[in-house]
Amino acid sequence: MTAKSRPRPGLVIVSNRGPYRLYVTKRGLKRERTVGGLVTSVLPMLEHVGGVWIAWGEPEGRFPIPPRRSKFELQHLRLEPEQVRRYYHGLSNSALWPLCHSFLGRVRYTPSDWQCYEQVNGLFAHAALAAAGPDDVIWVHDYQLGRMPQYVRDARPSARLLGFWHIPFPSVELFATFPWRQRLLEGLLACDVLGFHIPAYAGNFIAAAVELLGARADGDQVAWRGWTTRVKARPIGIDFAAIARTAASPPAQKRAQEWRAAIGQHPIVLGVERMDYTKGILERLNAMEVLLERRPDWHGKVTLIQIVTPSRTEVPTYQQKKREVDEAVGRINGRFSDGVWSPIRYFCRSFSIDELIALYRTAEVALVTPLRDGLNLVAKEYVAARLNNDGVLVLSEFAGAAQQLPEAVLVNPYSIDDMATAIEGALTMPIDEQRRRMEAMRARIQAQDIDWWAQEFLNDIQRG
Ligand code: GDG
Repeated sequence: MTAKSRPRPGLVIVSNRGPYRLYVTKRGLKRERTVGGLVTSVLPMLEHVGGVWIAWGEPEGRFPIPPRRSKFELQHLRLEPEQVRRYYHGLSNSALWPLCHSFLGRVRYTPSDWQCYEQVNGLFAHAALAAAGPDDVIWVHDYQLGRMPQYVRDARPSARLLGFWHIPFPSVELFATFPWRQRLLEGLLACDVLGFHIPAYAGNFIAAAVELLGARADGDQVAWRGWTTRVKARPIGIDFAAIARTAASPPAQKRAQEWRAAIGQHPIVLGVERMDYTKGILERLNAMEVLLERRPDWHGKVTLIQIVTPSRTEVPTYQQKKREVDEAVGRINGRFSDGVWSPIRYFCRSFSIDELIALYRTAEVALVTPLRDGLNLVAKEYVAARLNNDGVLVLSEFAGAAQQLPEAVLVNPYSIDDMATAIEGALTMPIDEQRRRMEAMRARIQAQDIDWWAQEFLNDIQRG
């Protein structure tokens, strides 16, 4: 069914940024995929189910995607530069993001940013109410839109509202530092169903609602001012079948061979992430350096391919982190390169998803070592692309994904020495053990894919 012939949306997704950047050209509208975990999972879901996706971006308006035989409609709201600065770079990225990732030293709480956050959440609510029919489900995503559910509920008490928080929810002690903590909790408690990745985050949220707001909790139900919200822990899935299919395709196979030829026959260790201080890129580089100090016999015999996708480049702390990573790569390559071999191949740009999948296929080890991460999809994508059940995933204990992937080699990314030991262990793991671990992880990620995740939440709200 095309978007035009669809009687009404059914599902209205609302998030800060949408799945595409749109450009007006002489030949019509061009689109380019945006990079990030939310888009990776939510886009295939909306393509399957159909509906409307509301986000801010340019040009303003509603666009069928793809233009002919559309699967859904993308609606762009326009924000003023000052709103982007205060609501997005300010409150969202300089207050809530560091707070929720337990980087209290990095938070900046600015009242005018909060006012703007409230205002922009109101704009999103207005757009969602206009797009959604009375029976449609409005699904609000992530920490940039924590106040929006309440604006929707106040305007339409019968609205069917789902919420999903993609990043960690911190402990009560940390969350209590947020000056507008009650307003934020109240905003989220306007949802019928509110999801988090893992039980620890859901538990932190419930504890905050009880202790800081005075809400009543009974199991996963939280009651506040006559409204009951069901709080669920369910880790978001990936489109497992699509990744496995791409990994098995002849182009991916060819590209994997090209990477192998370029690097050599020795093991490849892979890191892929947005440039972000939460992702632990610097700590991982330091661990590689310690490993190379410890094991001169591995010089020339292991290569780290590190892909860092530019992100939030306007925020000064992100610019600073990028400089530190650049310097560390320079230092380590400067110390150990021998003219033919360099320990780190560093790419500071975006790759196509097909190229990433070819790399997942090629790399013997994936290093996913964030200091704190809501879930982490790269870990799941690596597992999905390992068609022969070999390869080793080294995964931070502080990524939500560690709960779902206990067969990974789990590490504490704050301990550089332990991380170096874990990489050493991964590089020497016997093939039987690799297969045993990988098979278990693949089975779970395949069963709990994006369709499973979306369907469970949609069932929850039907049961309402
Ligand atoms: C947030 C939470 C949670 C990366 N570089 C490129 C590229 N990527 C893709 C990866 C993956 C996605 O971006 C990153 O997802 P993550 O989950 O690792 O991290 P966040 O962006 O921080 O996502 C996170 C997620 O939301 C979902 O709830 O897991 O904890 O922080 O899919 O493949 N994709 C392309 N080129 C790149 O260069 N095409």
